[in-house]
Amino acid sequence: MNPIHHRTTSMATHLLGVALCMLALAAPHPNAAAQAAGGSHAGHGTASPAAAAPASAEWAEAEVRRVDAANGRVTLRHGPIRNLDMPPMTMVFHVRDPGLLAALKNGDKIRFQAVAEGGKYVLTQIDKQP
Ligand SMILES: [Cu+2]
Repeated sequence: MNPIHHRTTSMATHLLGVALCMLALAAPHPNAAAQAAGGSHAGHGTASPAAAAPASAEWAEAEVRRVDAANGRVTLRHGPIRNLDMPPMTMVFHVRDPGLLAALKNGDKIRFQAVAEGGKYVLTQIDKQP
């Protein structure tokens, strides 16, 4: 990150951009943003778990049909899951963190994110709806 290499743009603008990036995650300078990724900006947005959740996971909706906390599984009647290319259906999901199931009971409406992993579908995020 030597500003001298960026003199062709504008050193003042560059330095300002870096400062804004550091302070406010505004990241107006693409290079600065790229360099910062995984560094001090890790807290921006949802931190991805170490176990390779694709960044393309999207929120989908479901109703809880059966909670099997002992085995870390839950049956959901879910709506379309775009990142898995899956139509609405009722099926069993595994959960990465069984603690996610603690607050769930049959009939709950949730939003969730799921990924395909080792031939199973794994819930990575659960957000209970009111
Ligand atoms: Cu399904």
